[in-house]
Amino acid sequence: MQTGIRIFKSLGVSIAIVALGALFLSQAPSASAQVSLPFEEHFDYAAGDLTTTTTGSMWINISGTGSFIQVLDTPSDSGTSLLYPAMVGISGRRIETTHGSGSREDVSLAFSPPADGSSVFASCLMKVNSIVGTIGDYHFHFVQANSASTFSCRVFVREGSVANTYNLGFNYASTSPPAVFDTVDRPDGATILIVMAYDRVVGTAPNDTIRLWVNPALGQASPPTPLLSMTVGDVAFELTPPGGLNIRQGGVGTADFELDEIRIGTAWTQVTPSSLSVKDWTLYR
Ligand SMILES: [Ca+2]
Ligand SMILES: [Ca+2]
Repeated sequence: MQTGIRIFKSLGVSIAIVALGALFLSQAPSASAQVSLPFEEHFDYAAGDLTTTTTGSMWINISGTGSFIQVLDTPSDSGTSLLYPAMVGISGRRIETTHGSGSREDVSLAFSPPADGSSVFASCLMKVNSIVGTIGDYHFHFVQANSASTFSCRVFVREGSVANTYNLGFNYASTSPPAVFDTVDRPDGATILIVMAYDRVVGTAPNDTIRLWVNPALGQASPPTPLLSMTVGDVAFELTPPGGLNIRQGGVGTADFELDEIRIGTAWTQVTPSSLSVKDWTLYR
């Protein structure tokens, strides 16, 4: 009998603990918290690990137990940020990735998914510090909402044809079919503006498209002709829907780079704002 009472009491305490735990869990920040669009990321966080030592960062670790992506507060192009002429709102700091052997962190930022039949754009400033490897790897891409593995719209970097340069590539898949590369040798250490788009096309998959621009003039009302574009040729790489932006560190033979001033939106103008007004452009002509 006494044993029975103990069991009953124990059970009651356990239920109370479980209920209390559920209450705390329901109030804890969700790992799948997402930002609404349009979204701007200036990396205005304390220096250190992006996902563990910063306050306010919505980036989460999705892979890797070492070589954590760092927020830098050392001097750069503009204060502690990267710089692109006429870009508005440059502030805060920037982040740095490193390549090499061993487990390396990849991070993700979840956003509210766009509707089918619409596009999602992402832009960022990128400075490749060094790269060794002609095969290349991808470091910046969209991911399907609530997925840890369905990637598409991948921006690749590989070694250029001459020393201290690199080429940019683009693909929906990782390796098959292989990425398509632009053959322009871009100098290491120079900041560029990348803009990419994932276009959700209503209808039978695979029919979505992906587009990539490099150093577009800011302040344009609509997207110019992309540098690289393609139809997503495999249903496995269609994002239904896209719901996150990932930054990925590679192994030996891939790029070391810095990123800054990331923008995500559903319109070209949201990710390519200019400090020059139409009047300013008129004056330049
Ligand atoms: Ca910044
Ligand atoms: Ca589709």
